[in-house]
Parts: sequence; C-alpha cells; structure tokens
Amino acid sequence: MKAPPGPFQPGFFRSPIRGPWLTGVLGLILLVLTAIVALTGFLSHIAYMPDLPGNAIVPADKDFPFTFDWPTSPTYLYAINQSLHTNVGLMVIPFLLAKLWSVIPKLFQWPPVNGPTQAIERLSIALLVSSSVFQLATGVMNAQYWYPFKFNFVVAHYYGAIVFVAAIAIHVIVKMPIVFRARRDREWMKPIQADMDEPTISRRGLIAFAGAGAGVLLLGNVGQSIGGPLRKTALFAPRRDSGFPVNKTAAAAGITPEMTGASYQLVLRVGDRVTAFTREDLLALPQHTATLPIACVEGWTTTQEWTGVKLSELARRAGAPDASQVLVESLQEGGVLRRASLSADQIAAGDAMLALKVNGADLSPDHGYPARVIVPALPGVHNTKWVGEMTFTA
Ligand SMILES: Nc1nc2c(c(=O)[nH]1)N[C@H]1C(S)=C(S)[C@@H](COP(=O)(O)O)O[C@H]1N2
Ligand SMILES: [Mo]
Repeated sequence: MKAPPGPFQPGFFRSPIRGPWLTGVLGLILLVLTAIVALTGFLSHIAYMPDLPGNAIVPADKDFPFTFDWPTSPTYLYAINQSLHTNVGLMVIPFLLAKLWSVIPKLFQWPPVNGPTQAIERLSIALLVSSSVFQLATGVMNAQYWYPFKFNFVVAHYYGAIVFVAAIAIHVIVKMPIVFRARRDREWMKPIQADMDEPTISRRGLIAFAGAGAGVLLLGNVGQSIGGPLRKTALFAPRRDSGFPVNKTAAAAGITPEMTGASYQLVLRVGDRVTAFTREDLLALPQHTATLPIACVEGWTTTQEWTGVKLSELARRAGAPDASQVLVESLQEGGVLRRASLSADQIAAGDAMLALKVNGADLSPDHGYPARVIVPALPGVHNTKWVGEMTFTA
C-alpha cells in the first residue's frame, strides 16, 4: 500500500537534530527523573498504609507486596518524599515533550506495522506514551484541585503507575541494544535521514531549552513544598496566598457549630468499653506541644505548633495502653477522607497527638475544631479533622 501524503511521506520531517544522540540523551534524563517520581510515588502509597482498614483507598495488601511500616521520624519524611514526587514530576513534562518531538517521525512510519515483533513493540510504546501523559496530567490536575474526571484519582494514578513502570521496563530492554549499536557504529550523531534542512537550534540548545522549562516549573512550585513565607513564591500553586492552607473547609465537610459546640463528645472505644470526653475534659488531660508539618500528597507543606493530648495518653485512658491500631473517624458525613487508621508505632510516637490548639489558640473550624489528629512523618491525609470517634484495637 502506498504511504498516505503528509507526515507519512519520507522526508516530511526536516530537522537534522533528530537522531540517536538527542533521543538517547533525553531518554537518559527522563529515565533518571521518572525513576525518582515512580519510587517516591510507590513510597507515598506505602506511607498511606492501605493495609490498615481506614486507609484502603486502593484495595489493600494483595496487590502491593513490597510494603513496610512507615517510620514516624524524621518529622519531614513525607514532606521530602512528596516534594520530590511533585516537583520532579513537573520537571519531567518539558523533557517528555522534547523527547516526543524527537521521535515523532516514528509515529507516522509506513507501513504502520511490518510484523508481530514490531506490533508488540509499538503497542508497548503506545502504553508508555499514554501512561506517562495520563500520570502527568492526573498528577497536575490533582495538585490544582481540578477533577473533571469521574474516576477516583488515587486508584487511577496508582494503576497508571504500574502500567507506566511495566511499559518503561520493556522500552529500556528493547531500546538499549539500539543505543549501544548507534554508539559502536559511530552513528550517534547521524540524523534520521540524509538531506535535511539547516538546524535552527543545536541538540544541546534543545536540551537546555527543555531544562529551562523544567527550571521554571520547579521555581513556580517548590515554594509550597517548603512552606512558610516561601509559599507565596509558588506562582503555579493554587491557594498560594494562604499562609496556612485549608484542604477542606468545615462548611464543605458539613460540620456545623451545633456538632462542635457544647454537646460535642469524643468517643473512645476498645471492644465494648466506651469512654467519652468533652473538649473541657480533653483540655484537663496532660497537654503536649510540638512543631509538626502537615505534608499533603499534593505536594504542599505547612509547619505549625500544635498542642493537645498525646495519642498514647488517649489509648491509655481508653483502656488500650498497647493499642495495635486505632481507627479515627470524623464527625464529617461521607467522603473517603472522613476516616483513617494509625498503626501501633504511630500511636506510640512521642509527638503524635489529638490537637486542640494550634500556635497557642483554639483550632479554627476549618482546621478541625474541636479536635484533630497530628502525627509526625505521615501524609497529611491521616491528620483527621473534627474527630468524633477513635476505636482502638487492644
Ligand atoms: N475529616 C477530614 N479530615 C481531613 C481531611 C478531610 O477532608 N476531612 N483532609 C485531610 C488532608 S488530605 C489533609 S492534607 C489535611 C489538611 O489539613 P488542613 O486543612 O488543616 O491544612 O487534613 C486532613 N484531614
Ligand atoms: Mo492531603
């Protein structure tokens, strides 16, 4: 069959800088960057601890065998992990665009497939390109609080990552020999075809251009990963003007002043044993103060001084001094984030607490009044706000 006109015709693509060197160097840069993003992504998944029942957004245990108990120190552990994940993830975008540009003639090769081996290879490339674009797009949308899609972000981004890792592994295995052959045969610098136009940018220039794009994205975001006054410098961050961001407001969570007023009680359960505390009761217990960050999966961090009752103290009062787990439930009705489970180590961690105050003042309604969980080194999603019930497993 004759090749259709346009990009399917040989000689349609005119840039002499396309070739093994450009594609290979961009590939190497992307390999390093995406390795960091994938690794921190899977670590973030482990930090969520889906094996604890309150945290299972992705069906747990069976599908992720490489799990371990996330440490409770250093305090900034999850903040660092997630800064790498989101900032390096953004930096991938310009390099990926450059790489796709460098290989676009391949998309229009004619005939589209010339045998079973090549059909499989093209299929794996289709999976690689679509999963990388899907991961970057959903990641950026999540960080921008834009959910035009109907599926659950966490589930989709997780399975997308598994497809991506599988596809990139196949890609590297298939392409490595080609890279080495190009080096050996000194075809490294050869353009994809003779008789090209004059270059309008050098190969190194193109890589520097993509690098500059990556730098702009990094500078426009990294401020929110560090938090404090630097948050204001993060031009691409939503809600960058808020010094102490609110993830979900009390109004959005359906929390009314009646629910958190005089009638409020914190209910602690261990088996059949039930203990209840008013906010006054909680304030009368020994208080602990610690400076801890909230580090959200979206890549922002805010560090504040929290005061409240240690979780270990509450476990003791509840009658489960050696609790192996606690399920924390919010007064909030519905929503996947209304509950979270913490493990034994996290209950026992010295700074883990049910906070009643922040920076010396009562919690604001939006930050979880009358009481919220704050635990060190964990994702912000476990810092349940407007806590109504805590069920300990002895
Ligand atoms: N009840 C409840 N608690 C919650 C959430 C929520 O939606 N509902 N969001 C969690 C998430 S994802 C984060 S990052 C932190 C944010 O806390 P902040 O709004 O006080 O900054 O609260 C956590 N606690
Ligand atoms: Mo979050």
